Amino acid sequence: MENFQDEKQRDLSKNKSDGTNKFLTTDQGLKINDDNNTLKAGERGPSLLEDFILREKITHFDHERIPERIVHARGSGAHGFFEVTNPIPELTKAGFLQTKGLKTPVFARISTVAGSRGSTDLARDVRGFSVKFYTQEGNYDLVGNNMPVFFIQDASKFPDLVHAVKPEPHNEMPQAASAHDTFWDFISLMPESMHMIMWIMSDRAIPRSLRMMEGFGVHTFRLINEADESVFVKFHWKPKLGTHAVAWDEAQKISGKNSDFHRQDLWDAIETGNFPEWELGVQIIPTADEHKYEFDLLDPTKLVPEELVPVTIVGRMVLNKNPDNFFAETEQIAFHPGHLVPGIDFSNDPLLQGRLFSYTDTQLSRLGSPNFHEIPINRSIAPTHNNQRDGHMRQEINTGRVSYHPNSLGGGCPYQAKISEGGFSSFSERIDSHKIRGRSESFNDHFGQAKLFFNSQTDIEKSHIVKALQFELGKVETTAIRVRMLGLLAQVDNKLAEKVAVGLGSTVPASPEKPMNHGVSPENEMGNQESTTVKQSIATSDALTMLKNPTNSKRIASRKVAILCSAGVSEDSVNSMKNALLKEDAKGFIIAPHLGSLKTDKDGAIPVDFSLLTSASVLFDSVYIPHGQDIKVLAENDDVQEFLNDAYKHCKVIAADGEGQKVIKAAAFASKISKNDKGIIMSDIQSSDDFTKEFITAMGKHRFWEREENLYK
Ligand code: HDD
Repeated sequence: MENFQDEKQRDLSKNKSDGTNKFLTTDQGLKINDDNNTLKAGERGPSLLEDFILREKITHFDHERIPERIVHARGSGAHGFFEVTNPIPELTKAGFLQTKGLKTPVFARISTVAGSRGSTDLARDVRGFSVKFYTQEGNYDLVGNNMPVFFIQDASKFPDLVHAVKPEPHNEMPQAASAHDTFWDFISLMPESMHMIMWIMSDRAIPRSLRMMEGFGVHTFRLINEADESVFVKFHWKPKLGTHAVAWDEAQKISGKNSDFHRQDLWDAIETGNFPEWELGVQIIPTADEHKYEFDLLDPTKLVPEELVPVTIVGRMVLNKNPDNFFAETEQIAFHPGHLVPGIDFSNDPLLQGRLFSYTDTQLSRLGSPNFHEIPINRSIAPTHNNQRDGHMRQEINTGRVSYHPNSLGGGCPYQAKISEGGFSSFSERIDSHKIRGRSESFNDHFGQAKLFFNSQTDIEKSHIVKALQFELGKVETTAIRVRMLGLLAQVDNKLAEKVAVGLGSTVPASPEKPMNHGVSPENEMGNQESTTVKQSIATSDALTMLKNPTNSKRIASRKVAILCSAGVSEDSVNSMKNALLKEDAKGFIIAPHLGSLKTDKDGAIPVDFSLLTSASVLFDSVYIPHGQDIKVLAENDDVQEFLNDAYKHCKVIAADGEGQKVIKAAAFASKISKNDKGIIMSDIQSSDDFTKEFITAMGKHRFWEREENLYK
């Protein structure tokens, strides 16, 4: 079968440049003889304006920055491919979904939303999940998030939402955080955001890794087949490694220890051959079922529960190559939900409709020209011919006299494609209605799915939502905003509101202030509708919890284990653990009071990966303390104690064998360890298979959240 997997790489290679074994030159190709000194009037004299080499170098440097994205400024990207595993030609004529085994090159960019380009990866935030498919029929962009719903229902509120969450305009604080007054002021007046608030206050907002997140197209789209029949579709990305999160306290500490934590994790995974992988799934809703559900398919604050419409897997995406140049690829890539291929179309979701304007528009200010499609990472691998011309930085040299259609001088070329020749045609949906600036009543249920989400969570997850809300609203200075939020939360779940109120030292208002629906002023009659709560046809959905999610993986591939060692460490213990981990594609790292190497019990030496100074427990998934002769050094070391305390607090697996157990026993939490805590593993027998097996099984559980205090009851 013809395979296009490498076609984008071949296309990009035309623009790659490597200076190895080459002369240094100016941009004009002139060889440079001295790159260290400006041209001066005498050795100690002033520099000369005529120094064109200096001028070129400094001028280019002065203009190196472009505006960062207004949202999703911080992101990490990678190349890969999409492979069809289960073709769906009966549903769509999209070429890249037709044939089993067909591979299409992709570039994926995963981002946070609120922070600047240099902000921390571990902000509590939605993660953008954008994939550009370089198909034979042109670029198709699926520009989604790691949460299946959105804050608002109408694109006209997007600038307001973003202004509210970004650092406050008077003092530019706080960076990459929603825990401040303007965000919660806006939210407390926008009941439609309550479903999304449940998601963003859940642990989905603090992923362990970008490779361990689900992705969603969010909106309802359409698929169209050869016979011009259409179905509605929701897109899902399911991660092979399952969906996992860190603890909130941990996230904040990671932000200090390594604010590139997610970027590094993605980069390292690809460099070491642990290629991130997701399955692409679709939920198909026949057109006849458009009005079958208690929610409106066009409302982006609603999801379609997997229990009502199962997800069918159609393919898989593997990310297998890091970019060669961050700016050229990850920064200059321009996504757009309106980059479509035949066989896929929009729905009338008013948020999606607004997006269709915004993305090209923003590239014009960010990338500076309508020719941004010519930038190598954005260039389609399908040939492009049209009558668009000129503009800043035009690369293509269009030949001939003709730049209009219809024409006779150019023989009518480039000519339009018939639908049978692959020409795109929009789905011919019949629309017969009045022009209205307003919203459908079917969008008024703002609490039904917020309740469904909350009720679907395990007690552990519920308690994390309570703590997240206590944290976020605790940072809000205006009491009235907190109280208004408690009023809204009470409409999701009374107990939830009461628990949050305890942390705020507040009470849930008896008759909560009812914000106007959509935050509109009462004089607008169309928008002045009350929020409602519609009973959902299912009470709970396991697909919505991370801990009970049926697709959650127990695999520990690419997980990192801190092996805390001191001199005299047992070689057998270290090696048996390291080897057992390697078999699972996980890795152990030696951490010791100093860098260099450690003398072992067999008079050998093991290299140290990190010193206690350059590492921290929050950068690892679990901790192991092997048997060793000089273990006292670790038991009495404050950094080791802090390391272990954090690992315990963040509910990680902690294990020790032989003398290593003494270090756990010396820890401040030692007296608190419950007999039922399967995440603390101690063994008198050194380097036994049973011990390493137990350790790996425990790591597969990811975390032992039951260890936490004040669990939701
Ligand atoms: Fe957006 C970027 C996802 C609503 C306007 N958006 C952007 C990116 C993602 C999303 C993943 C980063 C793309 C990249 O990596 O370059 N946006 C979403 C989702 C939404 C959504 C899932 C709702 C379901 N967005 C949305 C609305 C508007 C925008 C309603 C405006 C009306 N989004 C933009 C933008 C950005 C953007 C301003 C900034 C950078 C860019 O487009 O290229 O145009």
